[in-house]
Amino acid sequence: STRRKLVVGNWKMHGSHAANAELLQGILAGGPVNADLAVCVPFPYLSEVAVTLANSNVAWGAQDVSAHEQGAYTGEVSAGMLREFGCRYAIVGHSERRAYHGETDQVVADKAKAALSKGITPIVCVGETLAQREAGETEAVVKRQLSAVIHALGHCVGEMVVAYEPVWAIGTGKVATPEQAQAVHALLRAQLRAAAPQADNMKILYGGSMKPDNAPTLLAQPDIDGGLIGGAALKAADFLAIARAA
Ligand code: 3PY
Repeated sequence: STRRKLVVGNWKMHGSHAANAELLQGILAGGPVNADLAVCVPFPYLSEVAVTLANSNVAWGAQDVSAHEQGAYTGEVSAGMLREFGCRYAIVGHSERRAYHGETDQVVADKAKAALSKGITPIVCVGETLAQREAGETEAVVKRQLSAVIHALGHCVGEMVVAYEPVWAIGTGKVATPEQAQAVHALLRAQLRAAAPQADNMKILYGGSMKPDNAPTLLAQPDIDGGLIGGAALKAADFLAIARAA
C-alpha cells in the first residue's frame, strides 16, 4: 500500500533519566529510516523526552490519557495538559489498562475522543484474549471494541490510529502469524471503511511481541501499517531494526 509505516515504542513502566537518555541517543544516532517513529513514555519523563526529541524526526506520546477535561480525578492526566508539552500521540485502551484498570469499551472511546479534542492522535488498541480466540470470538470482540470508538469519534474517526494487539501475544513471546494478523487487520479495515472515507489512508498497527526477526513478514502484510512495540522498543538496536523493516 502507499500508507507510510508508523513504528511506535510502548515503553510501558520502564525507564529512568539515564536509561531514557541512552535509549533515545541510540535511536537518534540510527539515522533516518523510511518510516515514522514515535516513543510513548511514562508521564514523568514526557517533558525531558520532548526536549531530547525536539527537532528530531522521532515523535513522542503518552501511554494513557484521562477521559475527563479537568476536575477531581486524582492521579489522572488530561489531554489538555499533554498538549501543552506538544504531545503527538496517546495510546488508549491497551489491554493492560483494560485488564488491570477495568477500562471498558466506553471509557476507551471517551479517552480517544478526549485526546482528539486536543489535537492528540489516539492509538486505540483492540484485541482478543486467548480464550476468546479459541471460542471463535475474535471477530466479534475486536469489532465491538472498535465500534465503541467509531461511535464516539463521529466524523473524526479518520484521525485515529488503530492497533491490533492480540492479548495472548503481549509480553508472552507468542506472536500472531502474519496470516492471523492480516486477517484481523482486514476486518478492522473493512469496519473503518464503513465509517470513514479516509479508511484506506488510516494506519492499523500490529502489536504483540513484534521483534526484529518477525517484523519483516508482519510488516509486509497489506493491511499492517506499522507496529506498536513492547520489549523490543527498550533496545535502540532492536527498535531501529524493526523501523528499518518497515
Ligand atoms: C507488546 O509488544 O507486548 C505490547 O504490548 C506493545 O504494546
